[in-house]
Amino acid sequence: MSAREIIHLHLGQAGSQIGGSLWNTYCNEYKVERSGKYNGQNPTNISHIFKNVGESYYKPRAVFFDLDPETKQTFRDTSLKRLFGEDQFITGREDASNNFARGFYNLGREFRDEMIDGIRRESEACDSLQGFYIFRSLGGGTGSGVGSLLIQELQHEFGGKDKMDFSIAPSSVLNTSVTEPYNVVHSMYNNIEDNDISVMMDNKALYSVSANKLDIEVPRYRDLNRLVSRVVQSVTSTLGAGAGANRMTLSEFKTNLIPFSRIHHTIPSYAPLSTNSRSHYHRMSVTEITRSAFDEESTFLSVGDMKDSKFLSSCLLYRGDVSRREANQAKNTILDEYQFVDWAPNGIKLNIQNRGYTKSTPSKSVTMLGINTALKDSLYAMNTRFDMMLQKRAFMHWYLMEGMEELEFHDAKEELFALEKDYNELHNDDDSYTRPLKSQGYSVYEY
Ligand SMILES: Nc1nc2c(ncn2[C@@H]2O[C@H](COP(=O)(O)OP(=O)(O)OP(=O)(O)O)[C@@H](O)[C@H]2O)c(=O)[nH]1
Ligand SMILES: [Mg+2]
Repeated sequence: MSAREIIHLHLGQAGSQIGGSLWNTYCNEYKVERSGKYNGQNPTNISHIFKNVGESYYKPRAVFFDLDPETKQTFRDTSLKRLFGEDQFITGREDASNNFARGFYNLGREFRDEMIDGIRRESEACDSLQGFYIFRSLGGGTGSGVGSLLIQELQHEFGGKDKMDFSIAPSSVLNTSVTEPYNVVHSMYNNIEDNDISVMMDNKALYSVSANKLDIEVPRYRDLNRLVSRVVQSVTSTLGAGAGANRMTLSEFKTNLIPFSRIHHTIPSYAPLSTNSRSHYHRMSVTEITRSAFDEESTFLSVGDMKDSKFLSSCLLYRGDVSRREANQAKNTILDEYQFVDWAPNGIKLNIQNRGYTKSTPSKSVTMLGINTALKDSLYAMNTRFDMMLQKRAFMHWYLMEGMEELEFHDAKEELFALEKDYNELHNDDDSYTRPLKSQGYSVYEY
């Protein structure tokens, strides 16, 4: 059975810290010690994400990139320090100072060959590479700038391999710089053609899930990153040989989720999330946990109540004690309670993995990935913030100094306004969208 490997690319601070959380989660699930020693019975089940480096020792199929040289040090101080090889960290001399242009043009171009060499080394250790995961924030300079450059370069150098981009969009919670509205728009603009599937989250939503559902008083990045890891872990479990007959490919995710290549921004959620005991989870029906996953409070992107908008597509990834009959029942409930576009009225793909859950996870869970027209309001808020800064040309000189041209700001704005229009027209099922003025009831700062 072919391995169909996935190489994980972790960029910038957010991408690297999510990497720390994720590889810890993987080590637990796949029985790999922090030294790299595999304690399981069937190494084919881990070969999609771990590479054998001799006898029963394994290393992650991953590369970390950061312009900031400190990243490597962060890992040296954790329990993961022996899991990765030195050559899996590629770092620069100084960070991108929250500036997309520094990451995309100036420093990023210097970094390009080294990055591609690092990825090539990983790809040579694969038998049948199926694609890449990318992890990053869209607000930081490395995540947005180097990330977008890398996605373009992957398209040139590894064309035909699928890319799934797990990204943290800016929000009003934990934002670290005033330039985030520029960075996210430039980044999305530069990847609109090259990205296959983007899984979008934001810290406001992750924070409120941690605070409200998990009762964490003051959630930290570590808590938010654990939530991100759960979603990634569910997707990964469908891609490995351990998934047996229910094994999926990244291509299948693409086929089931992405109706038009531009409309590739999926909203993730997970259930059950609560501090209740395992026995409580056990009593919850599959329909109950599925309903809970569609709840506003379970989504990892702040989009409001999805009962007010329409789904274009969705994947439900079940793990644990779930039968096909129960999953179908839950699917029918969701089809009844939520709106789907007329031309894809049954747009839910199911996947069930009965194996592989561990003692620390609930006896059954579901991860949802969906394309929903609720994204129109997030795009509106994001575009408005970008436009307000652009009208003043605020902070623009920092970008021009790094090799960007003013015209690119206007091109990016036009393209993202067009994307906002696309989502609105899919929602209204006509082509009559005109942008409302700021005063018409949208809160631009609260997204
Ligand atoms: N969820 C999550 N968000 C993070 C984490 N670290 C930073 N962020 C968010 O990411 C954005 C800042 O981006 P960073 O990832 O720090 O920036 P970077 O990619 O390292 O880019 P530069 O430092 O500018 O070179 C802010 O919105 C932060 O709230 C993390 O570990 N988890
Ligand atoms: Mg940084």
